[in-house]
Amino acid sequence: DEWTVGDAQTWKTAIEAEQVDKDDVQGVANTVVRHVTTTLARQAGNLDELGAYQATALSVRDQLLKRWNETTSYHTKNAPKRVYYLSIEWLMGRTLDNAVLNLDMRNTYESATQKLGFNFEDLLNEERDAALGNGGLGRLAACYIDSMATLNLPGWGYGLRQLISSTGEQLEAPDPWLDRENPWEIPRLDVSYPIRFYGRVEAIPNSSRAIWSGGNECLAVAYDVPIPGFATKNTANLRLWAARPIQGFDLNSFNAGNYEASVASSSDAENITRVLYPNDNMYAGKELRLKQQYLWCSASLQDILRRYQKLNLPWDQLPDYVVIQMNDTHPTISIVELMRILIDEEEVPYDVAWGITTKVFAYTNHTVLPEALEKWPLPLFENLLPRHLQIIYTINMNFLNEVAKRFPGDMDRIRRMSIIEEGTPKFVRMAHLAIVGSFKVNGVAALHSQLLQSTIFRDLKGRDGFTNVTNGVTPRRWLLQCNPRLAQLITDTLGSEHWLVNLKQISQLLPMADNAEFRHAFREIKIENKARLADVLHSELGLSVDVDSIFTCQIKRLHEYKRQTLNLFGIIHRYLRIKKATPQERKKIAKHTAIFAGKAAPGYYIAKLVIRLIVNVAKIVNHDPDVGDLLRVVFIPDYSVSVAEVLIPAADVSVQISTAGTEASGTSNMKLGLNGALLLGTVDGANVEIAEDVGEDNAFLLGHLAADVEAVRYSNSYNPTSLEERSPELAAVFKAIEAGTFGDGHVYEPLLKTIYDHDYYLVSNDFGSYLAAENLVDELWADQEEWTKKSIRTAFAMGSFTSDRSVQDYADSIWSIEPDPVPEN
Ligand code: F58
Repeated sequence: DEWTVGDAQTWKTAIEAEQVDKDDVQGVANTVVRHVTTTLARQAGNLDELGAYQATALSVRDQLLKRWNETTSYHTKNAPKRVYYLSIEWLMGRTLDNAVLNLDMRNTYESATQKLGFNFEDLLNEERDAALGNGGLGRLAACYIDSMATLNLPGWGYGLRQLISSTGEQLEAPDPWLDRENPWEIPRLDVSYPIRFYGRVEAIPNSSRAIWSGGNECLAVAYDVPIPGFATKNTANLRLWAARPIQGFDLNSFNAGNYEASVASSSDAENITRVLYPNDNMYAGKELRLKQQYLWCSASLQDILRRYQKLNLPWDQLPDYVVIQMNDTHPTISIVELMRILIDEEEVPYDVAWGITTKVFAYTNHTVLPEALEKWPLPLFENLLPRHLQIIYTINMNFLNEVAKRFPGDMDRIRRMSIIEEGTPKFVRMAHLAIVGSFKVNGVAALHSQLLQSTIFRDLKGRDGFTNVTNGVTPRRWLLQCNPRLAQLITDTLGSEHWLVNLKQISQLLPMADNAEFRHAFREIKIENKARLADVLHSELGLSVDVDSIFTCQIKRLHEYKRQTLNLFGIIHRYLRIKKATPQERKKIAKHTAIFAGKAAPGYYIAKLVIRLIVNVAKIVNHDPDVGDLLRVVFIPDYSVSVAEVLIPAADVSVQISTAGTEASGTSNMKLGLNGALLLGTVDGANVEIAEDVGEDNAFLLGHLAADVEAVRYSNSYNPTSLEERSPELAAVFKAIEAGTFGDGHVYEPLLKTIYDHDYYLVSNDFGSYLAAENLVDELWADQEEWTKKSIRTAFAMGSFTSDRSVQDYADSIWSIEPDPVPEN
């Protein structure tokens, strides 16, 4: 057929010769050794673990690429409707283990590398995390593309190939994850698109068209990352864009002897995609960021439209073949870019172009926090993207005309709804633009989706435009890969592995909570996972922890709304209690190991202070002889997907204590629950649905409800009472901090002041309730059989929180796309 050149049989035989049977240990060893000798140019005698990892990864990559090729050519032939998931962040973590599991070749690779003299686990640890993301939003994209591939949905992801993630570690050292060869990406130097910035616009008389010219141009070059589905041939693609100069360098400057100028434009262009912005739930209005967003969106759209144009269909059928899901507002400019291409380049009339565009895009919101909403200063925007601003003005004018028709004379409403925020300067409100340009808008948990409609976007969309898709996490990485023994227990008890693609099935194991033998097996696994973590803590941080203590885990970005403070102040309260207790009383106190992990944005002063206080409390508490083994505090630096894979299976308690109404969903609550950690949480985000599914008597809920937060907050600010009155326990904790119990008390003043003064996040108002919930935790821990029952009931009630369910929801209710599995030969 048209997809082959030359002699078809020669091609076929050659491709088959590369085939390795999934159980063929020698065959796998052959491919690994071929990469050792030919790709790496090394031999058995000078092969270290890094080299062995690289050769193994390249061998696995060969397997992936075969499937990837089959998937793309099958989909090219079939031309199904496809979804394109646009996310500025992709927090992928490591790939090797996940890939061999999805290929069902883990045992084969383990044996093959063993025979070649290496321990597979050690090779896995040679891999760097691909950390192209900050937190929940970036990791969600990674889970979703895993599910898209597994569900055989025709879909691609599009992102940016950031070279360093300048995430806020204690050291503030940027993480150069690409300083080694990355075997998981394929550079596609032949797939590139021109991208323009700045310049001028010339209207074309008697038309809605214009010519945008001048300014700077660079290229966006594609790097492809194959994403294998689990137990399917389907392999999705994650296409990441890197900026490159149009010409390598300026030969004229070079010949004139100005070497620096000759490479300047080259490094200028490359700088555009160099860094990942390190913020989580905080908008930073930097021009370079808008450049990144435009480069990524324009390149992705040009790529999508080029693929569509090969079908030779009229533009108005585009929505039958293409749906674009926007992961938050960062890709919103792609709405305007599609309009620009259709109008200016393809000469489609404005109204027709708008009709097409608003059937292509859907938007997912991930936050209601006002400081996180993206809005660009109009002058900056106009300078960088002048033609886009004109189109936005037209979109806004048409939109506000409709509003005015529906609500005559309601100027206040028009001002609230406008895409342009009035003031000096004016701003472009990206969320408004995203909503106006999308056919569906969704929040990420039931409560959050409700809040979108009743608060920040109240005016903006009719009821049927809004919907909810509760987040989910992939059970392949977050159970099979990170907790293989629990996965095996589930498979053995159910008698099949099918639960891995149909997580609902684990609910069949709920009655096992009442089976003493099963409880024993389940608890043994938890203890083993805790021991594995304890080993890591000992070797990496020199810290001894007691595996018989309660491991509480709060692992997430540092942010005031997430309230690591509530947890930390609870620890200090516990410490003071231990100090006051008699030796007799101490015997009755439950042993705790409080584990924190997470990064703070480099410029987030209060969040950095919280880390500092955690670390200093740990120094005192962990070495106080009065404490003995009753309390340990651990702050794990450099939190990453790989670190999470060790922490999550070892947790007894999942700490999810954001102020009600602030955490859109949360996803560590799902991962921890799936691994049997009991929920200690506020009635917020997906905690609500989790508590509903596991049953409220299997979880510890606390704190004010979302509906009451505003009134309490108001009263904290306008009818202030003393901290002593709001919470005597917290006042005592603050006194201890101020007295210098954990080093210079002065240092923490700005942090304590946020709570003394307005306490916007209700830390003092929820502290009593938090302590009461912790007491219930301690009581339950004393009865290990009861605890294990609840742990089992938690894990096996998590069947809804798989990203397979989320992605299926998107496919059914938003994307209208169907699975299109590649035939298995
Ligand atoms: C998170 N948002 C939400 N944003 O906070 C969390 O509740 C939710 O579970 C998760 O999304 C997935 O839906 C989040 O992680 C960011 O990190 C943005 C990245 C880009 C800059 C602005 C913050």
